[in-house]
Amino acid sequence: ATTPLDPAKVAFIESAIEHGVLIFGQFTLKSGRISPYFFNAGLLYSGSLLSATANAYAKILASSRIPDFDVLFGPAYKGISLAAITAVKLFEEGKEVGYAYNRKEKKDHGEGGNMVGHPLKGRVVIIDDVLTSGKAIREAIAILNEHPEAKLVGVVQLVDRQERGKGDGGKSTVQEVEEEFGVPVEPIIALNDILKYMEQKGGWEKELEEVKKYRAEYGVEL
Ligand code: OMP
Repeated sequence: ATTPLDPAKVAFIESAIEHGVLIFGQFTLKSGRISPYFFNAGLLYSGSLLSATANAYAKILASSRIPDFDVLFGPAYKGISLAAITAVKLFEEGKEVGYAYNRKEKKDHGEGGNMVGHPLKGRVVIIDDVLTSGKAIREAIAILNEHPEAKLVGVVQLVDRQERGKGDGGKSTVQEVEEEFGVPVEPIIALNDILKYMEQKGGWEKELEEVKKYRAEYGVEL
């Protein structure tokens, strides 16, 4: 028997679909893969959606394998606001952490430097939106690694698309990143959750078929 999906995940997926954050169609991804679905965190653009998102990040940070940390790093652009709202939420729950982000553009006047916010030192968790091939998260980790006093202790994502990594060992991107950097990578929702939601809800037969076809090509069986 299939176990029912966690109600919090159902609410998150439902809200994402309702607001066009999770959409179905045909999309070319950064990696060049053509996907029948897309999760656009840029459309989390109202107070209520941001609040729900911050709650979800705070919950995963507290309940998952992510160890204790000092600083949240939100990579530009989308990670910036995601890390900020999460830092606020954590503070409201009694936990004070620093917040930092990078600039994408080089800045040679004013305070200089490409990092803004809390100094990148101590135990750092990266907050990001979507994980596909791992390119974006590897870039973020490379930025972090330019700061010798900073130690990466975990990564949280809104969505793990559960795709194959860059190696030919059949590993998922998450497995590769976890092994390469020795830290846990935790998603709020994964493709499996989205598929489960569609199956349990019904009425998504056509989309389900397309997503499963895509998963057969680029995904991993977990
Ligand atoms: P990778 O760098 O291949 O892991 O792709 C992750 C990035 O792709 C994310 O940071 C997003 O900017 C973008 N993306 C989405 O936002 N939503 C998706 O559903 C898929 C992608 C994507 O292009 O793979």
